[in-house]
Amino acid sequence: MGVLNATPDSFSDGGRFAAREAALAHALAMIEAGADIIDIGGESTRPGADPVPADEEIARTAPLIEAIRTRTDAVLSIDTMKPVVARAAFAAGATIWNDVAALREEGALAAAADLGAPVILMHMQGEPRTMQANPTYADVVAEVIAFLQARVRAAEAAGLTQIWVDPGIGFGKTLAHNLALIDALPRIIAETGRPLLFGASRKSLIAKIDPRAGDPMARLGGSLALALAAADAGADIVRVHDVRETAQALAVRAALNAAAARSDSRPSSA
Ligand code: YH5
Repeated sequence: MGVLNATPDSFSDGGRFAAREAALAHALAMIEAGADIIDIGGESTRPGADPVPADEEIARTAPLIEAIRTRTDAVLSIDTMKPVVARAAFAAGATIWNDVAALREEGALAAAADLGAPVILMHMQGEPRTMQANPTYADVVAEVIAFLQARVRAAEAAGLTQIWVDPGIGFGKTLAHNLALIDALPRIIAETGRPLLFGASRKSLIAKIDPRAGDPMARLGGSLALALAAADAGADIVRVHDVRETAQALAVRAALNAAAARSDSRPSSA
């Protein structure tokens, strides 16, 4: 899954039209580079970010989704917490709802059911503006699993059937919390019984491990290490900014795993 930001910090000086053209070109480049899904978001959910009104979020995302849709067959997901934004995105051509609030907003479960939407349910402690102030858990792995199990049950009760879970790396978590969750990915997959999406690309946990990586653009090495670790743990989807480089790392990993499987099946390998 390639990340496509439709937020003002990624808008160029030429205004909305130029920004949309640039975003469209970036989407097409990510598809060319190997992305199977493009995830379009119009509200920054970075730590400290302020909420965006629904009409502004729709103005940023729906026309962009429409433009991408007319030029490719790639699957498009909408990264939003708001039912009205998801509805507009689906009308424009999105087919997956990626919700960092796991359908907890008023009307979200009903809207997802109405749309027949495949959904990504993510764990977040608190809300984006304040979530990194003082993340606190008694047992982060147990609490994230219990939350995801409860949201999967709520989604199923609403009639949804295509459901991914996501531990929400960086969403109300310290470095220690993030590392514990990454270590527990196989357990999260087993105990939720659902395919898992993993998103850690360019996130600040990498800078907490490598103090030289203050600039998000300096986090490619860490992002690749995390994507490979997630793939080894059984993640179904990795959400990344650097699609070309991640696809290459995953292809090399797959070739190595195929070679290992061949040598394991040869006589005398035991
Ligand atoms: C996610 O993990 N994340 S938006 C801070 C950064 C870099 C990147 C520079 N939407 C996820 O990508 N949806 C976002 O520091 C997501 N899982 C799912 N399902 C935050 C983001 C980012 C934040």
